[in-house]
Amino acid sequence: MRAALAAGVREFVVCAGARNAALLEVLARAESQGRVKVWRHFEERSAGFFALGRTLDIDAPCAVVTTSGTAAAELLPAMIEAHYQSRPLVAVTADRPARFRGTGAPQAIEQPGIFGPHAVSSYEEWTGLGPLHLNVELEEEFKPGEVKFPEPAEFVAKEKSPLVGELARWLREDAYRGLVVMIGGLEPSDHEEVFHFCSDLGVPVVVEGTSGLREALQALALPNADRTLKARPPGKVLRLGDVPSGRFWRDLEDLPKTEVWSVCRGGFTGLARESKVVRGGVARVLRAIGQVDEIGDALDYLVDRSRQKARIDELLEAHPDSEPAMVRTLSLYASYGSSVYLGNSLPVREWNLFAQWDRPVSDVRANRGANGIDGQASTWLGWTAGRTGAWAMLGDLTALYDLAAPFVLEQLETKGRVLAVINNHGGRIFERLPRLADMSPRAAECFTNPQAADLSGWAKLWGMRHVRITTADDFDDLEQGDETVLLEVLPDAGQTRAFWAAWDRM
Ligand SMILES: Cc1ncc(C[n+]2csc(CCOP(=O)(O)OP(=O)(O)O)c2C)c(N)n1
Repeated sequence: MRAALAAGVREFVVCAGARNAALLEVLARAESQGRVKVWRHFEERSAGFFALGRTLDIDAPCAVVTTSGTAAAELLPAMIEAHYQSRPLVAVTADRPARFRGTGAPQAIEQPGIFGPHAVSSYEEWTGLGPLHLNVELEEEFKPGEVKFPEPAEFVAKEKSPLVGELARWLREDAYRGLVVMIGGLEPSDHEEVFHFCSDLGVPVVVEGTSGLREALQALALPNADRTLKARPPGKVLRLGDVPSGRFWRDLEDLPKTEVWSVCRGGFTGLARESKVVRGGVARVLRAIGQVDEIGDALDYLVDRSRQKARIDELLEAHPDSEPAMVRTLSLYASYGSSVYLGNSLPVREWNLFAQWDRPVSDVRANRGANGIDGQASTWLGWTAGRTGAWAMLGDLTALYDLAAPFVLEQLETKGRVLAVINNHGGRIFERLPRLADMSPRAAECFTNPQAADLSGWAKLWGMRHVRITTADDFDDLEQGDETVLLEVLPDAGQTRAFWAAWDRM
């Protein structure tokens, strides 16, 4: 526990069991001395993601404390996500003493190294730019003595100074080849720097909702980037922040003539092909690059921008109850909240393409490290634990994956909280894949997992107010109060099909 406090951990999510009882007692005492904040959960997978969400909010480590056995194993998905997002998630797993390993004794499994390459297991090696695993062997009868808790240390991630000379030169060279900046998820502290950098360059941008700059940079934004760029790929792509979710990023694998540089905290290139990367906080790297000159839109991508935007608006108006139009309407309401969480993956793409453009929504998050549909509701709840007006937009299977997430609601701020589930009855993202057309009906069924669960039952289980939306007009009845609203949005399947058919012809 001292290692955790020395690492700057001030928040702990505890999931109880006999093995970690002593740790819980220590933490309860530390909390009573005002040293730490303790959250409680019973489902370790959700708790791991909740703790990940806390790291997003506080920009500092959060620990999740489990008992031994499979309880520790349940943290693997959150630890993986934290690894690819470079978040300081700390797993404190209580263990039985080493002599029990391999014996089959109750709740004794191989815990050391259980998170593989996704976590470091010693505090001394830890940079704070990824997860830490502290495995604590405890004798059954271990009782903590009287403890006086030190103030947790100030958390400082050990970032190296970025080397930006080559990138700065590359930015200045060969402007005629066309530079496009693709902006994925950013930290709030990156916003200003990225905004000015892109505005100064004046190049076309592909700007995701999670960047927090989608509306602010709209004058440079390509409204249908995947198609525009695939038709005529640029010579140079600079990625800022998280790996972009759009199709064109994947298309880059097969476009070796397009040079790619990434600037991101984790240093993951996000591509299997050759590309270059500068690891570091995005704002920090851009500051190191210094003033840039205008490059502009060498390949005239932006010429058609207004027409494309108008065409998208026409399609949305012509299919008002389709899923994309419902996302547009929902985004208008959500823009009056404090933040939006998106999960995962169709809601992320639909938000990027179809959300409103008039009101800036600068606090938008998603788990894009490993693109899982697991732990999404929990990550959102962790990120927004103390906030009013927190919105989330999840797919239905994504929501059903994390049914235990709302267990923590009674420990959280719920005023104006809205969990919107786009219930299209299964994994409809797969219907956008050409591959599905060649599949047998049975394989297609297994692929999309159609479901007809009654979400009102889920709302009731955890004391959420269930509101069903079947047409765009129903949003008018959405009243927000002190309790969490489970907003079940049921798009019209026929209109959605018609929308995408028209989209593909666009
Ligand atoms: C843990 C995990 N399992 C499986 C997948 C593969 N997957 C990606 S999207 C998806 C379907 C999501 O369905 P839903 O949440 O209903 O959203 P929709 O596609 O309908 O918008 C699945 C199963 C994944 N990303 N993560």
